[in-house]
Amino acid sequence: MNAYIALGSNLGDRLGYLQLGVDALARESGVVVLAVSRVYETAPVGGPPQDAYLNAVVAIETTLEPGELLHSCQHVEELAARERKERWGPRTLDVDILLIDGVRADTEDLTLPHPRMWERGFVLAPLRDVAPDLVDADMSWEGVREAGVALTLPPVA
Ligand code: GSY
Repeated sequence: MNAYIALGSNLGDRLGYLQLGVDALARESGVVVLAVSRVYETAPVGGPPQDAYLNAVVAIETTLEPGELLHSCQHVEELAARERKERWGPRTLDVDILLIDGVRADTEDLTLPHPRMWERGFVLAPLRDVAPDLVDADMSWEGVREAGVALTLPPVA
């Protein structure tokens, strides 16, 4: 199945944390990274006043069940020394499943498609890069701009 994973960072070496996320996802068993979006610098949405984020989206192919993929994403966040101090506060790396093709889920831990993805420019701009059929080509979002830096697609193992 194909799936789309959102990455976000607004603490420390933001680009380094996004690349760590891409590389670590590629090392998870049952995950192949197919494509990475451009990187966007985005104004923070929600939470306390905090610094701008870098956001990107990764397209993957996976044999994992949704709950297993969630654990993989949480594992990748842990590798970035992610601390959950404040629910909407700054973070080294956020790794969220947006969509798994053909899958709907509504459990305590996981709702798919991600319930807020269609209202978030910081998700939709990079998602459009890797899934142009899913996001209108004419859309634009305030507070979302290309960062002018790039992520590297890891080689397939
Ligand atoms: O939901 C992901 C974490 N997050 C972000 C984010 O990644 N980017 C922007 N621009 N704002 C955010 N607010 C939260 S919470």
